[in-house]
Amino acid sequence: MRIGIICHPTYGGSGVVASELALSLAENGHSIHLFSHDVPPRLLRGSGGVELHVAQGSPYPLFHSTPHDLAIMSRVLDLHRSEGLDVLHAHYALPHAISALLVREAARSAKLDPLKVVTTLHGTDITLVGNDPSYAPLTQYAITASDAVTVVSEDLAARTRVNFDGGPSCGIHVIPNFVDLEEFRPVEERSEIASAIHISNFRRVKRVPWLVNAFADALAMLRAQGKDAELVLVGDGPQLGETRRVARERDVCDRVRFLGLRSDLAELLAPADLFCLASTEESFGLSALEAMSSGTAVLGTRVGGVAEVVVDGTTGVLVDPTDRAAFAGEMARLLGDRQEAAQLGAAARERAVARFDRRTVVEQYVSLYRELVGGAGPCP
Ligand code: GMT
Repeated sequence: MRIGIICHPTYGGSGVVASELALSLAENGHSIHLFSHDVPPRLLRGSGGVELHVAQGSPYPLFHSTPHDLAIMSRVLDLHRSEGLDVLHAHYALPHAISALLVREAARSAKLDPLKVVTTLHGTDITLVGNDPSYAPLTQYAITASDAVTVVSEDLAARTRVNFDGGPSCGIHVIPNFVDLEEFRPVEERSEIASAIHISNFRRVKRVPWLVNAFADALAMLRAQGKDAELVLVGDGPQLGETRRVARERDVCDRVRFLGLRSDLAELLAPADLFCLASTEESFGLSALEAMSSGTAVLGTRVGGVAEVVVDGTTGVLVDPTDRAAFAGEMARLLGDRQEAAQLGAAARERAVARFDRRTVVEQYVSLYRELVGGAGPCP
């Protein structure tokens, strides 16, 4: 099949899923075009068989900012005219689903071959951003006009129905996120001292300062038992400064390592004892899955779709997001008992293999594309 994929070129999960999907589909022999306004981080090391189209548009004095989404739409339309696409897959409702629908409409009016639009919702696109009154009507349109809508968890499907009038009349396809089990795999050697790791874009929803506070509490408990631990923070974003401030205030700078943006995530995740996720909402938690695949146990908050990924008590521990004392207590317990953390990590790897293997999940997208292209698609 000839498939176009549009995504944000960010370190956030939607760009990662779109890039990994594109790489897998290309590897399986499909013709894949990925459109974005910059090179997505997961394609920086090579784009395999994926044809990458970076469209940034041109600045013009009338524009407040350069409308790269218009440039992307023009590029997709141009490619559809010259080579033809069967499916256009938008990751994140805004603006990509709207862009894809406009391209479908433009193709119709130019009497080009029809192309089907698949929209994958990732979370904040229907909760924080898409649900904002300034965008909600257009998000509603993106959801109802797409030929198919997929979401990354059952929880997100339910939220989509609640926030957007029951969701698309033709239903929502739940296709979970996936992981490359070869790339993210366990290693024999753990880090020298007990180690917790967190990876994110340091947006407010991730609560990294809260996590550092919990770690400081946990470290005090561990030190009282003559033990030691470190917290490794990977990524960058709006709350990095605030996170550093909390580390200074709590006097744990010598035990919190800030690594910034990194591409060697697999190498960082596998030696850690614990992956920590302190989010206030999370539709799935892709980084937690990558940790699980690496054989690292997860300590997370019980929000959104996280419980569909992490099995509480078996592959990690989930606590109430308002209970920092419980989070710190579990952190101290698991970093203090590395054997227990390793057992949870082994079960986590088993779950990643059984439920979230890249090859199996990518096949679910391929089946959906085939249904739509074959005319048996449910929408609209
Ligand atoms: O929260 C992020 O890191 C970014 C955001 C995105 O859309 O790029 O992530 C969302 O999509 C990921 C991939 O499907 C999910 O794993 C994340 O749980 C989800 N984030 C939230 O719901 C807050």
